Amino acid sequence: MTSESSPLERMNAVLSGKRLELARLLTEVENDTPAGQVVLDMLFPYTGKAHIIGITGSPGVGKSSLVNQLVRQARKTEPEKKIAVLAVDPTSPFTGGAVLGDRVRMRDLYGDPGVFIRSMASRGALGGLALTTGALAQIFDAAGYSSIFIETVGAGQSEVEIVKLAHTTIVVDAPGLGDDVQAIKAGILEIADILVVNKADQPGAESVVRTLKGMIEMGSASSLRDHFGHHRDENDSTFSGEEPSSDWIPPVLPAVSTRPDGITAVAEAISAHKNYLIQSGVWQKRDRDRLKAGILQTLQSRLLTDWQAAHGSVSLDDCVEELSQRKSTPQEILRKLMA
Ligand SMILES: Nc1nc2c(ncn2[C@@H]2O[C@H](COP(=O)(O)OP(=O)(O)OP(=O)(O)O)[C@@H](O)[C@H]2O)c(=O)[nH]1
Ligand SMILES: [Mg+2]
Repeated sequence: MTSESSPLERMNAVLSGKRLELARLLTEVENDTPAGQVVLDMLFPYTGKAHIIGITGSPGVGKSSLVNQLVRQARKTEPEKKIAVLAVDPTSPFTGGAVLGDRVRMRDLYGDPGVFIRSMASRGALGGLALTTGALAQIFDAAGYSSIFIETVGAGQSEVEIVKLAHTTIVVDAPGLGDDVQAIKAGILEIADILVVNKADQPGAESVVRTLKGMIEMGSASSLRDHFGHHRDENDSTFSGEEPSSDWIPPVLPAVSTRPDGITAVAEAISAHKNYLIQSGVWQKRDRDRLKAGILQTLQSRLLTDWQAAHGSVSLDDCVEELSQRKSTPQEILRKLMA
């Protein structure tokens, strides 16, 4: 492929698994170039097949090590299936440190033509991080990668947004992070489809497993949640006669990600969850929810950009000043802005 290749030629190159063209498109889409957007849009009809697996947890709990073993195992058992790994790194924007670290942690995977690893820094993608991550996942999906692992650090708002892209969300914890399950905040428990207590070879792992199991049992309401965190009232879903939207109870699984045989239960839980999603119809629901969230997000940012272009002369800061001095009301300002 050269810079003169047509969008159609480029699309076909990606569809037929040309790694160079894939890498080039990923970069273009990450940088939001118009040429990249054209090819991305052409690829859309070929998407919707990949199983997207989100992995999140505090720094250093072993997310990359876990992904490394999971991918190695999957490549052994199903060598015909290609796997992509997307490491989103919101914590170290400029150093590239995490990228180098992942190279070490996932070194077993480099050189395998059936595996594509991509690191993505959050720089420049303020607010649009989830959107960009979703676009990159879409490219892998179209290119025939049947599983896409998305690794993201922490439990902040942007991580939760990224995790919403996933069909299956794995929250990783580990012993020795201080106050028992301090690392797991209530909000992150709710998004977990599978909980992994990694570093089970270290002291304190059983206690973390027990605590997490207790939290899952106590919050059995959260097993009736839908994936996107809209809680149902526990009693409401019990007495309304409605189908609970989810009857998957997140398993809590100890793992040792430094050993190939230390993650087998996690791999099994991932395929069990995928089967559950397909059989229950939740797979389609998540697909629709994701598409809806994507189009809404794009619409919002487009409308704002268009508005700014058309109203270059109106200063938002002046409006805020008028508001703060109580010279205008919000409704008056809105009318002025929309005029
Ligand atoms: N003892 C033990 N060490 C582990 C295990 N899994 C990972 N580690 C070690 O923990 C350290 C961090 O592992 P990573 O896989 O980089 O963790 P991470 O969560 O991806 O880290 P960040 O991406 O920086 O947040 C490395 O030194 C690993 O070798 C485990 O099961 N047992
Ligand atoms: Mg990592």
